[in-house]
Amino acid sequence: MTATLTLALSKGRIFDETLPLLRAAGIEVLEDPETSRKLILPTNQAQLRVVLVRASDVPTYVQYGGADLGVTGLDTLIEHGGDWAGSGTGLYQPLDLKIAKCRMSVAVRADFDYVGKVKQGARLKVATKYTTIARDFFASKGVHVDMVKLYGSMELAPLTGLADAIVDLVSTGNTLKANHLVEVERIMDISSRLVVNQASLKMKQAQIRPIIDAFAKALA
Ligand code: PRT
Ligand code: MG
Repeated sequence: MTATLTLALSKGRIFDETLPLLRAAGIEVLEDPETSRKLILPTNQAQLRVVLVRASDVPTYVQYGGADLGVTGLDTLIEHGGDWAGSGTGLYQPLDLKIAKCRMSVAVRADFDYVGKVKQGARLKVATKYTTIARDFFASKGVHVDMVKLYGSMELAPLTGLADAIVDLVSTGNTLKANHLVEVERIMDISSRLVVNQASLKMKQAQIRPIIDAFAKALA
């Protein structure tokens, strides 16, 4: 008997960029998430289904077994916290899928003297959705920050005086440019990762291994 496998994806770039990897593993998703209202999508493999969840919920689904596998950005994984990198309970991270690439950066208004402020040891007001990454980064630089947690449109914060700087994802740089912001630090490169529930990996080895191997082969 083969158990059902559940793969958690988020709509948009992660779904779109995971499709070619699934194809390489012989997996076709049988419905288009942009037109279907379904949250559970069948695939051409009777024992494998895709569930559509909010990007930031993917690690939670996989950690607690709501899904056996998932694809999630390194940013999301770090902010989710926990022992995802290691041997403890929960999430096993076998592969960097090298998709949905971008970088985590610090940006300020073009007229803000970031370097000068940092040199002076001034306190910086930082707005971000990525508070763990931002805190670790500024702590490692020895910069004192007041953190303002936001859930979207970070670019607006320096323009309205809510913050001196933002920490956000940048890919083309067009969003920053359109809002007269400049990138002053690159914190880390970001890509999406395959994550696997550790209990599932043990119990469903025979089904999960071939998927991991096919993904790895498609990436090589
Ligand atoms: O949108 P929602 O709040 O549901 O969740 P989400 O924003 O986490 O999901 P989604 O689908 O937008 O992003 C999923 C993952 O894609 C992220 O976790 C990143 O790992 C990755 N990724 C890759 C990006 C980008 N590139 C990206 N450019 N995520 C977001 N952006 C945003 C960025 O925040 C900024 O607003 O795009 C804007 C900048 O883009 P450029 O091209 O103008 O520089
Ligand atoms: Mg988004």
